[in-house]
Amino acid sequence: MLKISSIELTEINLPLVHFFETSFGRTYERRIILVRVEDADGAVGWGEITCGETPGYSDEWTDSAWVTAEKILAPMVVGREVDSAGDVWNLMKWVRGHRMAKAGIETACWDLEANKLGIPLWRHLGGVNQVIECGVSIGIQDSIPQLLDKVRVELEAGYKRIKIKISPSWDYDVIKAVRAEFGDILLMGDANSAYTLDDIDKLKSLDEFNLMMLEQPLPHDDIIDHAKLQAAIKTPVCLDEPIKSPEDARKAIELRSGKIINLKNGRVGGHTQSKLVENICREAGMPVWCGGMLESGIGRAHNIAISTLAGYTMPGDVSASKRYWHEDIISPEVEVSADGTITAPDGPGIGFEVRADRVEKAAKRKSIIS
Ligand code: OSB
Ligand code: MG
Repeated sequence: MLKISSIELTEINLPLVHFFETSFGRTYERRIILVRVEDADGAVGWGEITCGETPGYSDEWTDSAWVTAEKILAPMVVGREVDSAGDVWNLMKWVRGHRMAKAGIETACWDLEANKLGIPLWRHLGGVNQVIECGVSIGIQDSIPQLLDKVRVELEAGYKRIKIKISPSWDYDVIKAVRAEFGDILLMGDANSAYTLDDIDKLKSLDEFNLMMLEQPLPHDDIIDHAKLQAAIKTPVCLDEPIKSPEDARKAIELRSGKIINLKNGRVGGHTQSKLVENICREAGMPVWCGGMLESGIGRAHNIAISTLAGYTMPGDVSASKRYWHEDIISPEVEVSADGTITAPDGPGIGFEVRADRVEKAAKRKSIIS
């Protein structure tokens, strides 16, 4: 039985250690909404709304998620009794879209439930691999030498796979330079929808680099043109933006829109939905890996937990706190071993302590729904 008595939203502002640039824009500072849920017994859980500061990646962004969580979603959950955290999605089902806002609340409920049971969240979710493999996502830089420096740092830190952001003005020559410098590393590109089918020759030309995959080359809501592209190129296509539900995953598999899915907890609406997507993909033999949204330690901890499920068979974009933050809001901070892995913690719930002092320091606004 699960019954949330109050939900507290806190917006924190955290400057990134280094700006992060994708084909849709550059971010210097994150505006993150944290969700703290509590029940009548005083049990607590934490979640994070992973949307960006602008509606550039998805239609959700910090201010839209704030009002939606505060005025619509939280009131649908507070005071309602359900069997388990796995049913919290259903309480909010009437609302279309707004999956990242839903996921913030939903994942917090999973944390609370695991805390009450006294078990690690990753086990509670059905995870099997306590040690997960880590890759990094490196944004568009001001110059190729700068990018090569970044790649070198991450390879020396032990990361298993390098993803670089690409765009029509930052692709062929850049990938060529990385290959020339670092040889046969596990390398991939993520275009965040910067191309169309008109660019098919350019995308085909990337085949010579033997990329592990090409992530989201075509429009954010497309799975039809991606199928045409996949049939025309050797490089495996990985879908990110358009996979927002288990149904989307099923259709993309059926259409052969790609060969791999970047599975983001926020994008699909939380742990229960991620589990469904993972299950569909595992049964279809479609590998998934856990994507990132420049999360604070709380979202990061949830990503670690869900990455332990059996279907997450490729290194994810889940990496060390210090790559993003001068000071993360959890302790210990997320650390990556010299061989590029993270071990999911043994403690109950997310297994990291939320540093209330640091949350308060970074807080910009707060709202309590009870
Ligand atoms: O497309 O995977 C993406 C960050 C923000 C928005 C979209 C994406 C990303 C990343 C960064 O690639 C992943 C991370 O390091 O958190
Ligand atoms: Mg992506």
